[in-house]
Amino acid sequence: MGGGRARVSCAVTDGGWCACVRRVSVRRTHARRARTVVNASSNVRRNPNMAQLKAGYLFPEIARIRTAHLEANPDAKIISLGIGDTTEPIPQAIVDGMVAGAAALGTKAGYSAKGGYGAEAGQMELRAGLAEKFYAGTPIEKTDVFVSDGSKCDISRMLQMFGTGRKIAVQDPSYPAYVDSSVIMGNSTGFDDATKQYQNITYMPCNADNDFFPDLSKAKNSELIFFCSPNNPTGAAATRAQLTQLVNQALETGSFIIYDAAYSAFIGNDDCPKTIYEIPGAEKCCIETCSFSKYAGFTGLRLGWTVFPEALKFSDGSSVRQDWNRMMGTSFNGASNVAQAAGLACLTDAGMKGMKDLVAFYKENAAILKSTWEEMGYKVYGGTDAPYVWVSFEGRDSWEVFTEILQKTDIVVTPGAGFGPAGNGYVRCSAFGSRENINEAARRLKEKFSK
Ligand code: PL4
Repeated sequence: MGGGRARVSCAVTDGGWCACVRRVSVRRTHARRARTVVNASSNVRRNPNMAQLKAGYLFPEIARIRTAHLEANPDAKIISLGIGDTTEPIPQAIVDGMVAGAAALGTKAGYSAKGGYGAEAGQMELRAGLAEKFYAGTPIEKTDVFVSDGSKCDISRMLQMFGTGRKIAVQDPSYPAYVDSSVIMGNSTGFDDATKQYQNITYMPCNADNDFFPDLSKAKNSELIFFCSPNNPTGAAATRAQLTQLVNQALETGSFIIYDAAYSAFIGNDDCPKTIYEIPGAEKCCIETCSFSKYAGFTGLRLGWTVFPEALKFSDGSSVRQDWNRMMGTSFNGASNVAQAAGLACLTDAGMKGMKDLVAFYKENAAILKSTWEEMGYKVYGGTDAPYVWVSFEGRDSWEVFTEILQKTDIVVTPGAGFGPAGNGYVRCSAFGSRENINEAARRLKEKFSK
């Protein structure tokens, strides 16, 4: 692996992605210019917010580097521990429900019941099922749950709803869609090359020193606080006491928390709530987004939901839920009816068991990866209540480590700096993979990276 073969160089540089990313981009830009010489200009001004984005969105860049490595090393048996994408089939009971739902669309009765444009907020049966299965014992009701095509899309639409000029806070590191979508919506005035942070966005560092729970006082003046638990990328799940602190501060300061629970099914620790609405008062200050992507292997099928509690109000007393309803009515045409049939099947007893087994399988993968790195002599975090293992390469640049791992083992990980400046010095390993690939990855890593 690596030695003696063609290499995709990724020497690390300043604020943006690694040099190889930029070299290829420059080549592409030249090619594009050459092709479009006739229409050299238009009257359309570029959105200045788009121009602020420092680099390409992280995950397509990782996918591109993987492809480039394979082109340069055609015999490489690449293993991806990079993008958190599910690999195992959708559980059979869920597939059966989806197939029956699709088949019904081929009948007159089935089509008149669920064909055509559906409700923008989702089928009420599914909204009710989600409220019952995931929010029982909390103040959340079926009309608070809005079904969608996934959390990432809801995050972007949410920022659109809140509008430009918001004070945003994020955990650092965090899922890059929070910051990138905030920048696109005009919530930053530009990138600061010295700090490697977008201006006007508050970064709350989460590292081993604070047990990956941030100093919340940094966000006291923020309007919208993104908080993800279990966290992507660190794998840290927040405890009840920590979430109580988060909610209490938001109630006190009048901020909203956008709580990303995309991985809550991976929580095993009873002291870590699976939904923010277990915390008293959360319904007055929290929006929670969740998804079937990682629970049931729906990353390609696309089905998620976001909760806007009735009690959530803007400073003028108007309803946030009502605005979200308006937003979805305007910008979304409802989740696919086939995906919603699959979602309903997820909520049956057999579907719930299928999801539980699937999550358990990925958690075993995470345990294998975590113990592998530990046995190799590294400090490792996460991986017990989350599908991500966060490996410390203290003092080293994470893009450099990413490149070295790829070149020596043909394994793709994700460089920690891609999730924010506080992620530098770490790499993230995703536990989404076949058992064969995870075991093989463990073998290769041990061979080349043991201390
Ligand atoms: C690559 C904290 C993965 N192209 O599938 P969704 O839209 O319901 O959920 C996306 C999502 C939402 N919230 C968190 C996530 O981590 C994710 C998925 N993140 C990753 O490797 O970090 C997939 C990334 C995908 C993307 O950009 O979302």
